[in-house]
Amino acid sequence: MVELKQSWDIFCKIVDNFGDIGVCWRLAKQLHHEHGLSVRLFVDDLSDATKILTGVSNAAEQTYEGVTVVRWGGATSFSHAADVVLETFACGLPDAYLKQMTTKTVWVNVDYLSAESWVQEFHALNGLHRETGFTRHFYFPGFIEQTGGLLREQDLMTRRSNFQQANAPQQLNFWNSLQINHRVDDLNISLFSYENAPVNAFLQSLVDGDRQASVFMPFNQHLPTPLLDQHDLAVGDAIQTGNLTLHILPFLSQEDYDVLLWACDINFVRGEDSWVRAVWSGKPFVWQPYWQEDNAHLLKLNAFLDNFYDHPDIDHTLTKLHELWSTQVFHHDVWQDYLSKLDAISAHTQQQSNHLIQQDDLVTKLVEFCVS
Ligand code: TRH
Repeated sequence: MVELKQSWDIFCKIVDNFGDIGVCWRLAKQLHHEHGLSVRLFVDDLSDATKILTGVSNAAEQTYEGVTVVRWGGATSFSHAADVVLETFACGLPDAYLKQMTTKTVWVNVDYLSAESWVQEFHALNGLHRETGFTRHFYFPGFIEQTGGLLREQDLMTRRSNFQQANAPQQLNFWNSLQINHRVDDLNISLFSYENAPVNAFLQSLVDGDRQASVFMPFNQHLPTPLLDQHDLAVGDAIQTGNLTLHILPFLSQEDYDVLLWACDINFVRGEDSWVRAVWSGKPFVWQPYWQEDNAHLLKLNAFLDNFYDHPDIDHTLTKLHELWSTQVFHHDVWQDYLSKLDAISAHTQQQSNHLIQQDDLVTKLVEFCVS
């Protein structure tokens, strides 16, 4: 008989940005809400965590949306270890926790997402932890069946389809909630990028473009300054210049950010979690990987492009635009080329997204992995 692992602990170290806590929170929520498991989420920086878990306080322990959120610091004591412990992004487990573990505890490190070919070889391997002798399993998310899959809530696609139906009232409600007079005929673009992306050159290209464009930038710590020659942009500002209207949005909840991706024609995303959400939006997107030494991020980028856009009509265009975006230069003609192929890119992205939906989601796979 298969023994269900009821209690799960997740350890999250926030290195920078929003991705660490963004991914850990999705794991925690799905394990609890969709699989009925009892979940504790240990976070090393609760004030940083509030960017995503907006309602948490700095309390040592609190229940948030059914998950027990625990402040994790040097002095944290652990009364027991869970049936399964997830170490995320190789953040390490505290010694005091390791002391509570037994040989029955399932210890899994959930790693970063990549489309590189080595991922399928390393996924599901394990090794002995030198100090304790416990087995540590390595779990790699990925885009193919032989990997750990992609995070996706069970109702996500239904919610997206409902929203994207022609004239769905949710569309107007969404834009109204942001106090935006949405123009359907504009080229609507969401923009979430790192500070080294050539954002100003891109926006200038839209200012000079032939088509009216609306750009929606959720405010985060990397808002480039100046932006379109403006120094003190704030949430709620809208700048109209040439053929561009730039809207500075508040940093949205994860749920509302999804809706923004569903509502736009093109999404610029980055890192890990917004990248996956862009895939699920089914809309064309441009991904900027998190910068890594020795241009390792460009290898990651090319592996993804080769895998996702293996299509002779569009692969060159997409590679060119992504490479520019990640190497801090921008060429108007490359953008024009991209726009001229937008219908084909759109159809292909939708098809790839639909294909990936056929695979089990990461949390479903992870739960199976831990009971087998
Ligand atoms: O913030 P990021 O750059 O996070 C990165 C990556 O995860 C990277 O791999 C990691 O090494 C580094 O952090 C430390 O990008 P990412 O992964 O897209 O995470 C952003 C999260 O923020 C994601 O959960 C979506 C969410 N988000 C909102 O909730 N509201 C918003 O308005 C926006 C723009 C994002």
